[in-house]
Amino acid sequence: MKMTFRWFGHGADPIGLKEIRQIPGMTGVVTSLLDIPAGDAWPEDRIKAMKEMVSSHGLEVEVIESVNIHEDIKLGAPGRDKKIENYILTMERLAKYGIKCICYNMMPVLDWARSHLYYDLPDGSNTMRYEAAFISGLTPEELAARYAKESDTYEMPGWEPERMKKIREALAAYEGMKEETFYANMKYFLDAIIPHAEKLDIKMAVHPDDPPLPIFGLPKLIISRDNVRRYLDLNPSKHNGLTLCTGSLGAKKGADIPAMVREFGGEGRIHFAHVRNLKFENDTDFYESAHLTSLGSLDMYAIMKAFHDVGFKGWVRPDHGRMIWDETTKKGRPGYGLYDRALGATYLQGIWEALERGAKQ
Ligand SMILES: [Mn+2]
Repeated sequence: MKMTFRWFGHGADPIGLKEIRQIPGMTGVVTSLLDIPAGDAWPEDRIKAMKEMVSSHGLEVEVIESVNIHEDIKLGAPGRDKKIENYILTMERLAKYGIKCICYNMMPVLDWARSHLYYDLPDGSNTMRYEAAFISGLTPEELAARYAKESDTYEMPGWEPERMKKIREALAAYEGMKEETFYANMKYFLDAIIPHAEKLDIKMAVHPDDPPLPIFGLPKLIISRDNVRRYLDLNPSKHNGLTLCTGSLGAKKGADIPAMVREFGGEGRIHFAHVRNLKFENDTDFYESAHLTSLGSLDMYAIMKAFHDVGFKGWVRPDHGRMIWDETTKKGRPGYGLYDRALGATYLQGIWEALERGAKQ
């Protein structure tokens, strides 16, 4: 595996590349150009500048998270062909600058959702939390307003104010949409882009829905082993793969993450992994705990062992962390502070070292 760290980009992330480079074992960052609207082609000069900046700090950038999918593509709306064309242009330009993997998601309208961005834990740290009843008591506008207030300096990806103004319209577009239609739209997109991904050798890695629970009546599709299977089967190319996010798939109680790693990883379909833990409070509610197995509900050793057993060679990043040691919004976006993620990265590498050494004995 290759250990990486999510970085939101110059001017968009208070954590610097200099700090990221000092995390033990860190090989590179996973980044994006957040200001470019979904559906537009990424300008080559922007990609070049981003790549040069990261390289000048001794770090690689091989994974982009995310190149977002325009709603027209998910909805199968008339404008989709132009957006797909732009997506392919972006892929070509990214390949030119050494990008090998693109993470994206197919979640309708919303990128992700939490009820609380700063939930206080007994040790004085705070973390993101999902409380189903709390969210179902809010309108989408109220939740968006809550994020805007709590996240203070930053626009939350997927929750940008401009986008939220149109949220009713966006939600209404999905009303009555059948699951089959959604899958057909995804297949249309995959069949168009995957031949280019093969030619450019860019591994496409879909991120599951986060959380895998219903919100505002929107369809939830990539939430379990069976849905992932169905999505990967839409186009059997190995370049149509998965970002295995333990915290997203694992937020459905009873999900067997190690089994998914063995199944999809064994087929060479996992290209990128988000590895984090979470702690269930009941069947649906959870908070994002520190990475250690002992502090959450997921067995991190079993997950890493499954990756090791299938010979995983892709990129891994620690995922959300708590805000600790007086980190505030000035020092990191919610879930994306420096310290707890750095601790997570070293913890995961410790497990990996033990697995490597154990296998040789
Ligand atoms: Mn994730």
